[in-house]
Amino acid sequence: MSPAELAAHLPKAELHIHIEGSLEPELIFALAQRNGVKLPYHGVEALREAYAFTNLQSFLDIYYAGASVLLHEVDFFDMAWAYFQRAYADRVIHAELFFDPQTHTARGVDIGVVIGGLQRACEWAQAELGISSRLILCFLRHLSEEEAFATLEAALPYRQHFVGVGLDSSELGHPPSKFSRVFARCRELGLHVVAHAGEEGPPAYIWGALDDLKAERIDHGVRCLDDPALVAELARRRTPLTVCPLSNLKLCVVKDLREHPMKRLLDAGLCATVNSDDPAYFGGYLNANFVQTVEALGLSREEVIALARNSFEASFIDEETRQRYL
Ligand code: ES4
Ligand code: ZN
Repeated sequence: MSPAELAAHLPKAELHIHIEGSLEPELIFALAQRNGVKLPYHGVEALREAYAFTNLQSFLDIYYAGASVLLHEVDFFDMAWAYFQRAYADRVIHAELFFDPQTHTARGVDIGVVIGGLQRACEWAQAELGISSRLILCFLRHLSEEEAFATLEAALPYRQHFVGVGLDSSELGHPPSKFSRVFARCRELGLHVVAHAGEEGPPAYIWGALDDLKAERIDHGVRCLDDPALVAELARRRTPLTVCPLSNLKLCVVKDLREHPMKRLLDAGLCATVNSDDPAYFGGYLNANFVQTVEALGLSREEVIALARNSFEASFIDEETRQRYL
């Protein structure tokens, strides 16, 4: 078995998937029709053609437009269930799903509708596919601290349905410190804490995620390599990085997968993991990310096994299951 085949066959955890980023164009148009939502694209082909991104913001504009078709609980269920079926085909046995409540509450959708639909899909995934899953509520960092606090407050009746909080959306100009107080409150509530940092932003934002937010994992984090002291600290703490190679390629963080830093991260002793980020927009689900990265970088069987093992080490799965896959 080649390293790429091994990667596809191994059981894995996926830790960095925005569930709204799993909406395929076909489902976007089906939901638009079902819900009577008008889209500024003529059809599936025209929408796909718009997926020529130059940076993070150029993607986010289209991503938020796509999410506008989600109105009812069943829409959130259908979206997540479609993801779980694809994850199952890729040998994902545990998934931690980011969701962006503010994208929906801003359109008048109740946060209970969002969490209810996603939670029901998580239950089905366990019952029908044997996939365990957790939800992670993300705050949109381009919005204010006050809006993040209001979102946390609205989510508290559903506290038992999510294990942690994250920070996503436009990174540049929105350093982690903007959300220090919200994240402190989340930690008091016993929530796990993760944050996007060092995707487009500088190493200082990764330091901020560690020091100001006490992030347990860094989402992306690839720009840590610009700061050797930071790399040493991430290695010392074994802070996981949830890296998303096809995302980095599509958002022009790297020019070519052959230049992707994944191998350098592993060589530096970091707990790096492979993830799909927004698979409907970036050209592939988890195995596509694994296979293309393994082939572009010539990763070995040992490196593939380390990546799969890291995904469980870095997960918030129950401790007994976590130990079983280490
Ligand atoms: C995202 Cl790739 C990426 N970066 C930051 N925020 C996001 N939300 C959805 N995908
Ligand atoms: Zn992301």
